[in-house]
Amino acid sequence: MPSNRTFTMIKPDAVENGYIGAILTKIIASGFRIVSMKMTQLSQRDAELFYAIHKERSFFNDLVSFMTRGPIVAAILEKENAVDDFRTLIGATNPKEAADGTLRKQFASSVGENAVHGSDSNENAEIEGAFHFSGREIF
Ligand code: IDP
Ligand code: MG
Repeated sequence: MPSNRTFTMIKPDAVENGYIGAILTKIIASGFRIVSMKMTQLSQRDAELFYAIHKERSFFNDLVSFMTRGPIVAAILEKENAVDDFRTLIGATNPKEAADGTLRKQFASSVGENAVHGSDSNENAEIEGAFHFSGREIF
């Protein structure tokens, strides 16, 4: 994936709460173009692989059950400086620490159930995008 792209998921909590439209509106208004998008649900194996880097963390099992409990919206987004600008738009992992105007401040309820994922590097954006989308789904 080119370095002007990032990967996001609208997580199960935000889908359950009816926030898909509001979150996408804010993402688009912040200058991101939707390159790929789908509604899907992670299997246990998908979530364990996606979050493999966290497998030794105390919250890993809770994270896997949370991320598999309902549908998500997965998307690849494009904008200059996409990875860093999207991390700024979503805000801190813990919504209590997230800045005003960020997606997690507005839509998340806890450090675990924090509404939106954003890749943390160009390399991970590429890996995560390819995890969810085949070549002919990336526009
Ligand atoms: P990030 O999503 O802001 O990059 P990471 O540290 O990569 O945060 O953690 C991945 C996900 O794991 C978080 O978005 C959140 O859903 C969950 N998580 C992170 N830290 C905690 C924690 O201390 N307790 C419970 N869940 C956590
Ligand atoms: Mg992370």
